[in-house]
Amino acid sequence: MQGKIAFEEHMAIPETVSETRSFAGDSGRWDDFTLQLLDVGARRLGNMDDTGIEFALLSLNAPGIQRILDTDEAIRVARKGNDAIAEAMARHPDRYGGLAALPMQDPDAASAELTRCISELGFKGAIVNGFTQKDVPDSAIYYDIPEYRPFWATVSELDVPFYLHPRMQIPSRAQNYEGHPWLMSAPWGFAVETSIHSLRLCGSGLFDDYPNLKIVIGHLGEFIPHGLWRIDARMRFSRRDYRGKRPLGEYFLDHFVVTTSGFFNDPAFRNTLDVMGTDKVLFCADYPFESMQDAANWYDATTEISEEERVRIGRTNAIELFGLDLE
Ligand code: GRE
Ligand code: ZN
Repeated sequence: MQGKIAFEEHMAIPETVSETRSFAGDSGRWDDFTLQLLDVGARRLGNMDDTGIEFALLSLNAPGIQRILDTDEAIRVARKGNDAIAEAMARHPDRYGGLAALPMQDPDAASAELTRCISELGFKGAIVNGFTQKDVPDSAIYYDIPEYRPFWATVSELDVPFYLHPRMQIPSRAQNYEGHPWLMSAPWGFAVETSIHSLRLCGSGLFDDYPNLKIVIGHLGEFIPHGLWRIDARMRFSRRDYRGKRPLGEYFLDHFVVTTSGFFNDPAFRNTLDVMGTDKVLFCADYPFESMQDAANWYDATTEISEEERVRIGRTNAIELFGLDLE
């Protein structure tokens, strides 16, 4: 399919590029990942041409800003990363848009940077790599806590999607992975981290306070769509400190959309479509950690969807979600 739009597509600046190394695998691919992350020119655009991806919203690599302990440094690097994305957009306005990296260490600074990116740089939303560390390595701040309500007020006011991207649990909090480091990152731990964070947002009353918030999660919903019925079913018996006014499943279906990033498999796709519906599933690749070829070869050929749905999930849903100036 020509004209696809993708938006979990990572790039890096020198300050952030090596961060991803610890969880990008040890398959000997790292040197090439580095080159791919730093390139927003011919190689990336050539890949997009070859795979029918017309437009990509670029974002900084994970864990990116969320790993930086010093708040001033986080603010500085986020600005620098976003300026680099803006530069790529200026060079190729018909191929690239941007999702903002945010210094979540300081909710007010995150609000200010998001506002700058949306109103001055023309970005279409934010991408944040899970919980943020702050001041000390053994720290993990999740955004359902009250301190982040003013930040969410800004997201709500700007009315832009917020992509919650995975990161790996930090070693001091990862006792349950002991002896199994392979389990901590993309094979399983990414989804555990991101799904818990997403469910925390649902259970915190956030969506009662800001009914227009739109959260995006990748990897076909980080296992939540498959588990959604059971969550609500069991919460009939256990709702201690659940602060939502409505059943959790309603928040998830009303406020979340999911992408195909890094998950190119028919049975899982079929289940996700059954639970979410074709309006809430969107094509993404997850470059460079997945190849655009693998993403597109699967997506263009899957018989789980009609040709009309292929255009919707591959393109139209993204135009509507982000308000893109494309037809
Ligand atoms: C991702 O961005 O989703 C990702 C990485 C590193 C390895 C695998 C992966 O950043 O899916
Ligand atoms: Zn990703």
